[in-house]
Amino acid sequence: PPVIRREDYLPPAWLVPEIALDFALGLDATTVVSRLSVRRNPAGNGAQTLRLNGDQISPVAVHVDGEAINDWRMDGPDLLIELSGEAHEVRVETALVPSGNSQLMGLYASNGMLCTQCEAEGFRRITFFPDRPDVLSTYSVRMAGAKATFPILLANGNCTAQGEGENGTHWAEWHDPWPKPSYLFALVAGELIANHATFTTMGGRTVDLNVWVRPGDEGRTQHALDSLIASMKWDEETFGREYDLDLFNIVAVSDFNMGAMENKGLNVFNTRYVLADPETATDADYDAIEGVIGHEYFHNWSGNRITCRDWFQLSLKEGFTVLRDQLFSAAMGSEPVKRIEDVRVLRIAQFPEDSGPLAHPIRPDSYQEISNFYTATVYNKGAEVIRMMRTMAGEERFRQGTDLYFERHDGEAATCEDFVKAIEDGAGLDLTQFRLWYSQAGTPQVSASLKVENGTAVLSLRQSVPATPGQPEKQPMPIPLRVALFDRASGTHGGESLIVLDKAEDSFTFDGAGHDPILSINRGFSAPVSIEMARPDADLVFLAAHDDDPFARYEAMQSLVVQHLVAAVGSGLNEAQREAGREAIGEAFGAIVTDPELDDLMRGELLLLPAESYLAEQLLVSDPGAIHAEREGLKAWLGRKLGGELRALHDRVSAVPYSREAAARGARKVKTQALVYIAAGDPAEGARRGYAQYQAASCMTDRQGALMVLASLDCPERELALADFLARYEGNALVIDKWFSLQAGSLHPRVLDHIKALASHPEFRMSNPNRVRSLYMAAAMNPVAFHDPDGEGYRMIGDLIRRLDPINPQTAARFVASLGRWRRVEPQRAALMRAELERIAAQADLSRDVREQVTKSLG
Ligand code: B3K
Ligand code: ZN
Repeated sequence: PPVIRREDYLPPAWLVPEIALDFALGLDATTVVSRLSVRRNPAGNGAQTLRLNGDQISPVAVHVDGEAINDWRMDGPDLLIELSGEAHEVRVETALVPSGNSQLMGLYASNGMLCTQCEAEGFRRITFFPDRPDVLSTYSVRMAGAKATFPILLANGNCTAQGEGENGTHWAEWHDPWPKPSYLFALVAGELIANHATFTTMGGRTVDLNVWVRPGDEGRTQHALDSLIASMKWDEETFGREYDLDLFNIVAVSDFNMGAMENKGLNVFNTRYVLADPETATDADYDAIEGVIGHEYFHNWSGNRITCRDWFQLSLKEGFTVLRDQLFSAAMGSEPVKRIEDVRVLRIAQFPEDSGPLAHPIRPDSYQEISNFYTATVYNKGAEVIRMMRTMAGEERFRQGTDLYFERHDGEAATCEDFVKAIEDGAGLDLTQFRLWYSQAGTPQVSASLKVENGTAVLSLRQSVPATPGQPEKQPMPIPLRVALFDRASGTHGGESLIVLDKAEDSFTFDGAGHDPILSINRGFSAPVSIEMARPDADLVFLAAHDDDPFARYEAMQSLVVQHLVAAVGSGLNEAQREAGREAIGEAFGAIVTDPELDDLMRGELLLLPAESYLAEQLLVSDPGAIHAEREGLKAWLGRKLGGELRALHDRVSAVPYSREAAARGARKVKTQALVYIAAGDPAEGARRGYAQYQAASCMTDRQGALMVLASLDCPERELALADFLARYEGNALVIDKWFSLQAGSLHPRVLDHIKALASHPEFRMSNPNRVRSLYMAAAMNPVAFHDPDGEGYRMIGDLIRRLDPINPQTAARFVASLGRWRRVEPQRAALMRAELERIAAQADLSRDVREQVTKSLG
C-alpha cells in the first residue's frame, strides 16, 4: 500500500464551494445524487483533471453542466473527469447497500436505522468527492424514505423544509450554512425519540438541544443532556466560545467504531457515551459520558470552525480538544483526581505506544491508513503538549493565545504550526525549540539528582529522548518541571518553582533549602516525561503523606510501589528485602486507608497499584508472569496486613446511601477497592463480602464492583452472581457488554476457558464493535489471559484479528498493538507473539489497516 507523506502536501486543484445531496433512503438500497459546484483553485496546480475519491462505490451516471458524459474514467477507486473551464457543475449518482456495510464507515444500517460515519475517509464510500479536510463546502441535503421505517430524518445544520411523498414516504431538506470538510457530513434516519431542552447562548440566542435515542431508551438520556448544557456554558466562560447554529442534535447508535463523532450540529454517539441511569451505569460511565459529550461539543470550535489542513495535523483538533475536555471534567468534578486519572491513562495507553514499534510523533510524518493514527499519542500526548504551553504561559496568557488562534484561523483548514504560532504570538512565548514536541516521538527520560551544601540545593537534570522507528537521533526538548523542596521537620516547602530543562544536561540552584530537603518534582505532571531517580523509601513515604500537590502525593505512592516491584521482578529480592519493601508500602498504605482528612475520591486514587503494563514499561525486557505474580503477591500481603482497617473502611462506606454527590461517589469508589484487597488477602471473606455487596447494591457501581471481585474468585457465589446479572439485565446491550468484559478481564485461573465459552455465547456478536471490545479488548489487556505461557492468549487475539479484519478492519487493527510489544517481552513469549503476527501477515487480502500495523510490528 502507498505511503502518504506530510511533506508531499499540495493544495487541491479544484475547490467545491457548494454541494447538494439527494438521498432516496432504504436499509438495503439507497441511491445518492450528488451535485457539486466545482471551481478551479487559484492556489492549485492548474490540473484539468478533477479527481473525486471513491471507496467501494461505482458511478451510476455522471453529468457535467447538465449533460451526461461517458469520458470519465476510474483510477483505482477514484473517479477522474476532465474539465476545461474555471467552474462547472458535476452530478454523480451512486447506489449503496447500507445493510451490507459491516465496516461502519460511510452510510450504514444499525439497529433498524441509517446513520453515517465519515471521519476520516468515509464520505468517499457515499459519493465521489475530493475527500480531504482542506476542501470546505456548504451542504444542502434532501432525503426521502418510508415514513414507517424512518420517521425522523436528520442532517447537519437546520431543517429548511419537509413534506409528505407518495406511497407512505416523506422527505426533509437540511441546510448547513457553515462551510465544512466532507468528514463532518452526517445523516441519520430512523425511529428515534428525543429528550429536548433549550440553551440560551451568551449572545442571547436560543438553541434547541436534542438527545435522540431508540424508543425505550429515553429514560437514560438526562445525564447526557445535562452534560451538553454544562459543556456549552463552560466553553463560553472558559474559552469565550459561543455555539453558532439554532439546533444541536446528538444521536445514539449501538454499532459504532469509536466513542462519538463531532459532525457539525449532528453529533453521532456510541450508545455507551449517552445512556445512563444509576441502575445500569457506573460512576465511571457517568464521568465518561460527561467527558465525551464535552469533547464532541468542544470540537465545534476546535475542529469544525477551524479544521485540519490534512490528516497529519490531526492533533491540531484532537490534542487541543482532549485538553479542553480534561479541563472541563476537572471543573465539573475534582481537579486533582481528574489529573491523576488522565496521567494514568497516558501511562497505560501512550507510554507503551511511544516505546514500541508503532511510535510516532503527535504530528506524524507518514501513514498508510489514517485510521491507524487515532492514537493515544495524537490525542493524549497531544493534549499534554498543549498543556505544557499553558503551564509555561499561565492560564491568562494561554487564553490570549487561544483567542488569537480562534480569531486568526476561523473558517480555515489550519496546521499545527498555525496553532503554535498563534499561542506564541498571543501568549508571548518563544516556542522555537518547543516545536520539537510536534516532530519527535518517544517519552523523554529525565534523570535527577539533588545535592545540598550550606543550605543551597543543586538539582542536576539530564534528559534523553529514546530512539524510535525512523528517528534514531533526538535533540533535547524544553521540559517544564514544577518543583518544590520539602523540609523534613515541618513537612512544608518554601514555595514551588517552574524550571525548564532545555538542554541535554543542566543544573538548577535553590537557596534556603535547609540541610536535607526532599525533592518533589514534576508536580501536577507538568511534563509528559518519566523521571528517573533512586530514592530512599522513607522520602517517598514522606511525600505520600505530606506533599501538598495531590498529584505528587499519588506519584510518591506509585514510585514507592514501582521501585519495589521492579526490584523484585528484576534483580530479585531476598525475603528480608522483600519484607522490608512491603513494610514501607504497608505503612504508607495504612495511613491512606485510615487518614480522616482525605476525601474518598482521592483515597481511591492513592490506593491503586500501578498497572502491570506500566510496570513492564520500566523494564527493557519483562516477564509478564513474574510481574503479575509479584504484584498480586503484594496485593494479598496488603490485604492481610491491613485486613482490619480495610474491613472497617468497607463497613463505613457501605453505610453511605446512594447519591451522585462527590462524597457518595468517593464512598463507592473505595468500597470496591477495599473489597479487592480484602479478597486478595482472604478469598473466603472476599467472596462473602462481595456477594453481600452484590445483593445489597442499589446501583451499578456497587454491583459491577462486587461482580468484578467475584469473577476472579473460585467460589459458588461467582456463578450465582454472574447468572443473576445476565438475567437481570437481559436486553440491555451496554450492561451485557459489562458482563462479557468482567469475565474476560478476570484473574480467575480458568479465564481462558471462560473467554472461549463466551465467544460462542448466543449474545456474542462479531458485527458489534462494543461487544467485540467487551470480550476481546478485555482479554488482550488481561495479563493472565493474554500472556498465558503456552501462547493461547496470543493465538486467541491473532485469530480474532484474522476473523474480524474482513468484517471491520478498523476495529481489527486496534488489536495488533498488543502483539506488537513482543520485543519487550521475555524470549519464550516473544517468539510466540511474533509467530502470531507472522500468521496474520501471511493471510492474503489483509486490509490496509491491519497490514500497516502488522508490518510495522514485525519490522
Ligand atoms: N473525531 C472522531 C474520531 C474519528 C475516528 C475515525 N477513525 C471522534 C473524536 O475524536 O472526537
Ligand atoms: Zn476528538
